[in-house]
Amino acid sequence: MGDPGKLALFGVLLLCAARDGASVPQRGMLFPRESASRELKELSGLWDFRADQSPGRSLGFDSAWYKSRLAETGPVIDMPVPASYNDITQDPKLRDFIGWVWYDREVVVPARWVADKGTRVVLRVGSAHYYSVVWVNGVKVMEHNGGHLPFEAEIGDIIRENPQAPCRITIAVNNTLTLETLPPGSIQHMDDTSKYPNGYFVQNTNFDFFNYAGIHRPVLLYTTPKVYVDDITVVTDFSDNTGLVSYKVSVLGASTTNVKVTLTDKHGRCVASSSGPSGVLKVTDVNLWWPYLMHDNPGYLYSMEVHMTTADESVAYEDIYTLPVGIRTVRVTSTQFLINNKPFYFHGVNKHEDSDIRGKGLDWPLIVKDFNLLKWLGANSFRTSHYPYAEEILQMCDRHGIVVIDECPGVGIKDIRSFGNASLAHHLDVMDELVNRDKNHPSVVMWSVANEPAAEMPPAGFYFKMLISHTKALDPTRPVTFITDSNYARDKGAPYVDVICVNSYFSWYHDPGHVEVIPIQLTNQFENWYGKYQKPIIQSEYGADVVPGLHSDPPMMFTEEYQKIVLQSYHKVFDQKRKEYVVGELIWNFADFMTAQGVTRVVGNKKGIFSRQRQPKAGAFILKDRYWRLANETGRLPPWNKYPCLL
Ligand code: BDP
Repeated sequence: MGDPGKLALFGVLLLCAARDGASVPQRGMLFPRESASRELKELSGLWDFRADQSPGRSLGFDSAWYKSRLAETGPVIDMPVPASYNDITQDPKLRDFIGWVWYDREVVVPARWVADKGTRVVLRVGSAHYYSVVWVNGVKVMEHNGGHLPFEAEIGDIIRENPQAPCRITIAVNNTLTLETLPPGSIQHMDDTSKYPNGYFVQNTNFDFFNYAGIHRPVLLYTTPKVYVDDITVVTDFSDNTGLVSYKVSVLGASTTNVKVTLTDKHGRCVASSSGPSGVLKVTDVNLWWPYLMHDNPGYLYSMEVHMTTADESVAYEDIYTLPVGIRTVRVTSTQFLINNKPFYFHGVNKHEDSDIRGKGLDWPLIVKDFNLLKWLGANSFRTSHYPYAEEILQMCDRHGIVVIDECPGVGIKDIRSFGNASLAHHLDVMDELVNRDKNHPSVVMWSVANEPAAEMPPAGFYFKMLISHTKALDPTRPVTFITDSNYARDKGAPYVDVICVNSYFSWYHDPGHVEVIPIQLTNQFENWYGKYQKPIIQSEYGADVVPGLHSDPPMMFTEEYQKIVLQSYHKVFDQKRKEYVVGELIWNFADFMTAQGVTRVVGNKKGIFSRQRQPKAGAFILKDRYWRLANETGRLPPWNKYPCLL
C-alpha cells in the first residue's frame, strides 16, 4: 500500500492544479435524450483499466498516463463500464484498493459531428465514485468531486483539432474519502511495524455499505446545436380538474430565441401549448400523477416538448427536448403527508444500489427485477438510502408511480471535523447538483439531506439550519428531512425538518433478543418525537438480520422467525400510530447488501427481506400481506393485483 498522507491529499492537489482543458462549469443537467436535434452515442462496454499500485498512487499523474493509450504505458485489463471494479477480478488487492484507477477507450465520433461546427459534442459521465478527472486526447476536460451525480463537458473543439485521429477518452477515478467528502472517511496509518507492513494504511468509514468504486453509470457522447436548451424547470399544481404546469426554459448560446412548449397526453394529443421561455400550461380534464396502489391509473406522464429556434448571424439553430411531466402536488400538515391533497401512507422499503459482481454499477436486468419485486410486495415507495440513485431508476419510479424520498450521500457524518465550513460548502454543492438533476421527477416527493448524522454535536444546529434552508430555497415545493437515530431531546437538526424520519432497531442493537420490549420502546419513541415537534413521522428504518435458511422456534436472532416477529411487533404499533401522525414505514432493507468486513457482518448486511440474489425470506411474505392489506384500506387495488408484473 502507498503513502497515505499523500493519498489523502490527492483530491485537494488536483483541485488546485492548473486546468489545461476546456472545463465547463455545471449548468443545467438535463438527462440526455435523443430528438430531431440531438443524437447519442453510448460508450458502455469494455474499457482498458489499470489501478495505480505505485506507493504514492501518483505514477499515473507523474508519467502522464493520459497522454497516450493506457495499453502503451503498462499492462491493462478489461473492465466493464458501468460497474464497480472491486468484484470483477480474483485479486483481493483490487477489491480493497484505495487510490487512483485509470480507464480509457477510443471512440469513433460520427464524421458529421466533427465537421459541423454548429454542433456541440458533450461527454457525459452518469457517475463515477468518488473523485474523477477526465481527458480527451490528452487534454483535461473536467474534474468532478462526488461519487453519485453526473458531470459533463463539451469536447467538440478538442476533437476538431485533429479530426482524423481517434478520440481517446481517459478517466482517472479515486475512491479516497476524507473528512470533507460525502460520505466522509479517513485514512488511518498503521505505523507499528511489529504489527503491520511498512507504509500500511486503511480507510475508515462510518457507514454500513461497501465503498464500491469505479465508473458506476453510463458514459456517453451526445450532441446539441450550438444554441441549445440547457435547462427546464417545471412545477405542477391543479385546481378542480385543471392541471397547471409552470415551466421555465433556459437557453444558452444566444441572447434572443423563440421557445415553443407543447404538452401532449399519452395518446399523443396536444393538451396545452405556450410560447416564451416561461409560462403556465393549463390542462383541462387533467390526469394527475398518482402513486402505485393509490389510483387505477398510477404514474400518468405527459410529454412536454420544448422547441427552441433562433437565427445566429447566417445560421439558424433549432433544438428540441422532450421532458416527461407528471402533474401532482405534495404538502405536509402536522399529522399528514398529502399527495394531490389526499393522505399518502408510505408502505415501502429502503434500498441500495448493490448486487453480485457489478457492485454499484447500473444494471438493467437488476433494475427491472427490483421493480417487479416492489410491485409484488405491494410497496408504494422507497428511500434512496444513502445516496442519489441513477436517473434511470427515478424514471422507472415516475412511470410506475413509485414514490421516492431522494437522499444525498450525507451518511456517516459522525466526526465533529465533518461539520466545518469546507464540509458544509461541499454538502450545499451536492444538494445543488441533486436538486438540479432530480427536480422534475414527479416521483420525488421529499429531499433527505443526511442519514443519522451526529446531530447532538454542537455545530450540528447551524450546519442543518443552513443545509435545510438552502434546500428549501432551491426547491420550495418539496418537504425536506434528514434521517435521525438520536435522542429526540438532543437532536439539533429536527427543528428545521418538515417530516421527522426515525430509524430504530429495538431488540436488535438495543436489548438484543428481547422482542417483548418493542411495543413499549416504539410507542415511546413516537410519542416523544411527536410531543416535542408535532410533525408527521416516518419510521424510516427498522429490521433484523437474517441468514437465509436459518430457523429457530422460539425465535432467535439471525433466523427467519426472528425477523418475522420483529416485523410483526413493529407493525402492531404502526397500526395504532398511523391513525394519529405516523405517515409511513420503510423496512431496512429491501435486499441484503455488501458491507466492509467486520465482526457483526456475515458477508454483508443481512437485513434484507430478499437475499442479495433477490430471493424472498420469510419477512418478505409478512410484508407482502401487510402492504396489500394497507393498499386495500388506504388506496385502490388494481383489478390485476395478483401478478401486477405480468400486465
Ligand atoms: C442504520 C443505518 C444503515 C445500516 C443499518 C444497520 O442507517 O445504513 O445498514 O443501521 O445497521 O442505522 O443494519
